[in-house]
Amino acid sequence: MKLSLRWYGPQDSVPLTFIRQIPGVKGVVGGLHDIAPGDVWPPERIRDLVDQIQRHSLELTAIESLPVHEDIKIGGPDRDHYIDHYIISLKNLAAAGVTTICYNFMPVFDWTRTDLAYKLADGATCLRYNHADLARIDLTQGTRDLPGWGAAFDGRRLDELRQAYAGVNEERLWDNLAYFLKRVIPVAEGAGVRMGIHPDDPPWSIFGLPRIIVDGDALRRLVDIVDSPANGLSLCTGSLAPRPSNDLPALVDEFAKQDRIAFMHVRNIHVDGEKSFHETAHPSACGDLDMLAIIKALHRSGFHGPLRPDHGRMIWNETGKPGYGLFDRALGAAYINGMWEALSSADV
Ligand code: DNO
Repeated sequence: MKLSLRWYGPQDSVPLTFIRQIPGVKGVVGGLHDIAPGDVWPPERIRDLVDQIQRHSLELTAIESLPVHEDIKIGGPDRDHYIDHYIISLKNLAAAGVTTICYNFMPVFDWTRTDLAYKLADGATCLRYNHADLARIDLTQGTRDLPGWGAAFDGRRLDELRQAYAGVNEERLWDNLAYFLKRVIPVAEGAGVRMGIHPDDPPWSIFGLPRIIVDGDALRRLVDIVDSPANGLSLCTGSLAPRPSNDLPALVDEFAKQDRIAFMHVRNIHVDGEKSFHETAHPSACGDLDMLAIIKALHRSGFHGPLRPDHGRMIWNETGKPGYGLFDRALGAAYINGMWEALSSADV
């Protein structure tokens, strides 16, 4: 297991010098966030990212994300052009030694929350999603008020995109995903890269757009589209858990045994109503998930991929990118590291 922390680049409020000081953290999950989805990632920019990270004695363990252009998800006339670009970027990443690439197939909206500073009883703040509050978001303003994603759209572009999805129901979206995977996975396999799809967060349709990577059946369907270890998952516990029927320890066990987990996101949440949840500190006692059972399933399978603590709360007066401060993620890393060490000891 390669314990890693996400890093958004030199602009990140958490510098690499701090990440290096978290015990057990060996790697960084990074990306080139200024490059528009669909544009090619140039070799020299990738090299520069790798070098910056290596200068701090850390390893770039995964790319999160290499974004999929909307035309590919829509199945539009330019999709082959954008898939060609995707493949060039993938090869450029492989040439720089990258072996794990995370992506998602969520139409228009990436991960979505309705409150970025929800107050918990202990005074910490966290991210919350409440489906009833979604209707209050004014989409004519674009995605400006939504959390920091790879792509930002103004109101007009958002409107165009939502119209372009008019004919795309869940089955069409699956077809378009299959089309993409059948072209990309053989290249990834040949280049020694594992692709890991990130589940939809939240795992249900929002703003009238389909979402398909929402439960165990979807993950099974996904890995069957192309039967290759390169066609894997970025299994995010906190993204799947808002559906109480998703049994996370069982899902992690199932896909770890098949060696289909390319990358792990470990995070705890508490479901606080119908289609409503908030994020919590990582330990099992703080939320709904049995984190030890999840880590045990990974450990048992001999999981050797990158794993990162996911969103943290804001504590100790820290300010920064919602979900991506230092303190609570470092506590999450220490907790995960402790469980892993205990499981690795012969006495357990
Ligand atoms: C949120 C992240 C997501 C994730 C993408 C993967 O914090 O987990 O933004 O990076 O959905 O493509």
